[in-house]
Amino acid sequence: METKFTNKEVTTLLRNVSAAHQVKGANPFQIRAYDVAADAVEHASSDVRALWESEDLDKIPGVGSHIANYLDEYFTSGKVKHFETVFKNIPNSMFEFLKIPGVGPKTAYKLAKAGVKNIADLEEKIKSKTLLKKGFTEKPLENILQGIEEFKRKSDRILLPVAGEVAKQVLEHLRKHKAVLATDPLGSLRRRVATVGDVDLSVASNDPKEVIEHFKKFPGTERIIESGEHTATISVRNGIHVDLMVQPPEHYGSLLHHFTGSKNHNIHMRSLAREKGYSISEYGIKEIKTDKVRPCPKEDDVYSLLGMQTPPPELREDAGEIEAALENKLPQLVELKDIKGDLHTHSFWSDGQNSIAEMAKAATSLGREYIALTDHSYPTLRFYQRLKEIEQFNYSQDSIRVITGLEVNINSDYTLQVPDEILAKHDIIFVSIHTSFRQPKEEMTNRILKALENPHVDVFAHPTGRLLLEREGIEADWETIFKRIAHLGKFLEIDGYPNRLDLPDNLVREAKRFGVKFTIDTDAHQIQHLSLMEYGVSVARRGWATKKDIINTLPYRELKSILDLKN
Ligand code: DGT
Ligand code: CA
Ligand code: CA
Ligand code: ZN
Repeated sequence: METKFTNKEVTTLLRNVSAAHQVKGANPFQIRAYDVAADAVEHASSDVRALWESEDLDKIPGVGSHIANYLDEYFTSGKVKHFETVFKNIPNSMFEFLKIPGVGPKTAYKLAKAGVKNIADLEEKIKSKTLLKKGFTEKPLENILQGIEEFKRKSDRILLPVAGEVAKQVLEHLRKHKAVLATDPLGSLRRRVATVGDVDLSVASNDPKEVIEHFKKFPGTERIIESGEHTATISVRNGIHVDLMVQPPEHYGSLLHHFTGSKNHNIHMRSLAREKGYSISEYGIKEIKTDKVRPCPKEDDVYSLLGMQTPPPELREDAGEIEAALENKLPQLVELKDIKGDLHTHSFWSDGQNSIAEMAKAATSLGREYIALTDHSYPTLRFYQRLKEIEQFNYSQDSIRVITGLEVNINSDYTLQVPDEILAKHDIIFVSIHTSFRQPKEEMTNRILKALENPHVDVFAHPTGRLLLEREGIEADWETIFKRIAHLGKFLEIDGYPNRLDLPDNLVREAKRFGVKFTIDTDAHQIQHLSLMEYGVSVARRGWATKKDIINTLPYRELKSILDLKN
């Protein structure tokens, strides 16, 4: 198969090299270098091949010069001699098994060596109990079967920032044409859904034909899928589809409304309009009695004609926003500019890539008033030395306050990763599930409740533990957990890292109903990640959260009293 050098392909290649090294027992640093590079490429918002073309591969933090050289060889010739040696004597099917969530290199290798040919064959051999006779045991095989189900469900949706980057490039191209009067991102991208199916864009113009022709000439176009008088669809790198809709300025508001969606919001709006004697479409609002069309140049015109407020795009899911808008009762949603600090970040004391001082300074430049460093509480962490470093940093400057924190695993036996006397020395403790994601629902719920009871614990982080497009979340009794968090006056995390967003928007809304308060944070592992806050804010907004629901909108002195910080 011809390779297109997509980020996804490069990621898979690097992960395969890591896996091959693992089964061959290479040194852990070498393995880690490939894992870090794979993560970096996977989460890069730019196209890696384009970066290589402009000799900017070193702009991806995490890709060392060694691996950059191999990638250079890969982009130049389509293969890497060194990798071929690494892959030698490893059956190809092993790499296919790695695509199954929960299956690591060792298991994949064992399956391949047992003569399993591919995923379909694997499914058959588990179900027919053939593998049981070959030294595999029941429970792990059951988990693999679940993993296969997950694998089959996986879609080809893309993460919001990836869609945003494509949109940005196409919009820049569109704006170069003089017939383009206004442009906007629409659809799920405008509603800020965590994953996006295709990218929808709009243009206001008196010359749609010209604009469509110009759109098709976007330099990243790989294929023109459809082209009409007012609309066109192209496919760009990685097979991402971009839909363009063009209308004259007098109908632009109707266009915005129609293609922002969601579909359910539009259906409800149309029936509401009919009750009021109107018919709405992307061309305007028609009074049914008189057949008179009222053009809507602005989106607000559509809503105000029907006697309602304009719901923010994030709310347009027909989940009560239309009723609220009719009663003039839409919530004032939290905004990025309300955020005063970041409470979940990592430094190279654990698995981050920058020092505490570097993280703090970068946060200052984003206008943050405080930052909590919540490194993973690896038992080998030199806790006291780290605390001292934070103390000294706080003493050395007064532009930002560094809060001492830890992110602590909740072990599968309900205990915490580190003893209470260590927790007590820190100002803020996040607890999260990082192992045994598939405990039965009741056990999982009790595991979380037990951790919340610990008086040192402040925040339940990574609530569902999902990884978007990769791993489903845990199963737990959310209502019970939310009630307990509210009762204990503790907090729930909205993690803004774009492939996590592991408190889904619907759970934000549910937790809010029980009076739960939240932190929105970035889980930054390097200074560049500190600007990912906007994705967490989007989740909060889609969950109907207002400023007062979010504790890190508070200035430091108020945060200090609700978290009972030492100084
Ligand atoms: P996606 O692309 O799967 O992430 O989700 P959307 O919401 O962006 O869906 P998409 O791209 O199919 O259409 C964009 C919006 O346009 C959608 O939210 C509502 C509107 N729309 C498009 N086609 C139809 C249609 O046939 N019926 C209705 N009711 N609305 C439509
Ligand atoms: Ca779409
Ligand atoms: Ca579309
Ligand atoms: Zn973290």
